Amino acid sequence: MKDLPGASLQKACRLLVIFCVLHLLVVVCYYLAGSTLSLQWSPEPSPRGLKPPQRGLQMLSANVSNPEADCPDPSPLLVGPLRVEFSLSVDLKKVEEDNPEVREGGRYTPKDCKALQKVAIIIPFRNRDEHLSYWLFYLHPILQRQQLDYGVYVINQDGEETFNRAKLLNVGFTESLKEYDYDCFVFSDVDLIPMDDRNIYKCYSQPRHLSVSMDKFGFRLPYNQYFGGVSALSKEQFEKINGFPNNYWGWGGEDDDIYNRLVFKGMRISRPDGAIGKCRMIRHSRDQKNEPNPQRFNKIAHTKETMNSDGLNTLKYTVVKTDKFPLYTKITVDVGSPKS
Ligand SMILES: [Mn+2]
Repeated sequence: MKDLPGASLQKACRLLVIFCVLHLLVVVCYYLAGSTLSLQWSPEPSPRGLKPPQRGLQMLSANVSNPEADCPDPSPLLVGPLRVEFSLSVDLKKVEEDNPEVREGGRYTPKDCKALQKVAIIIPFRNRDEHLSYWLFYLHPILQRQQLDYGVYVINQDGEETFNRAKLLNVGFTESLKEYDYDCFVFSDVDLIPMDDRNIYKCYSQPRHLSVSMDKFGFRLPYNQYFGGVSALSKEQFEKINGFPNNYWGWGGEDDDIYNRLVFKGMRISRPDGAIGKCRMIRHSRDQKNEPNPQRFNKIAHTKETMNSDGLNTLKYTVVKTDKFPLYTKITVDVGSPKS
């Protein structure tokens, strides 16, 4: 009889311990589930190793899986404002792993619906590999969320001659069309990253200016006619203005010439609002062989007379080499020199 109270106490203790362990397990389970959930939905990819919100993306896109049907407009995968920073270096191998649906050469096609536009992204380039890594890290997830059928073309100016941004853009237009039936062309500097994925990298009924509030200019448009940075023209809009000028060597002016061309052909610039159009530029010093072009003011004043005899119809270049990398196509091109 005297053993009995001890035995029941022991039994009670054992039950209590089991209950506590179960409780702890449940708490741990909820904690883990909660933290993965918040990771999946993080709208702010950063180079610090957080994955871009791709799994959240798949969960959403599971609802609309009809490859024949047009993708919804706007895309339901957009997350809005993004955190953009350039503090840590980017590992391109990891960017590749994080974007398994991007095909060789930097091509992507949504598989759950039919993209509304086929977009070639054209990036004029020379010796900016670090900037390009950031661009690829940030833009591939964004462009996929925008459900675009897109390809990334880095047009690399060969040699040491003065840089010619606009001519490289003409080359990008021409070369990308040899590869695929693109209907829209986004021309982007390599160092500009959008801070909101609702700034869609596609074409509109009027030429589109996308980089409307850059941190470099205090998140404001530097002047009303500004068309530099990132812009989008449909194939028709681009051909209507005879493409871009080929003879702006060095920094500046070519974007104003392009603006003039658009206006002379009766077009207007369309823009996102200042909040959606926010973007960051990676800080850098002036490139070698890209000094401000002293002729630029004189040239801009004569766009009307020169635009029909300088552009797509007079474009001459030689492709030196084409590299198909996993995240982009690099076309190295000889665009000649100011004298030739
Ligand atoms: Mn820059």
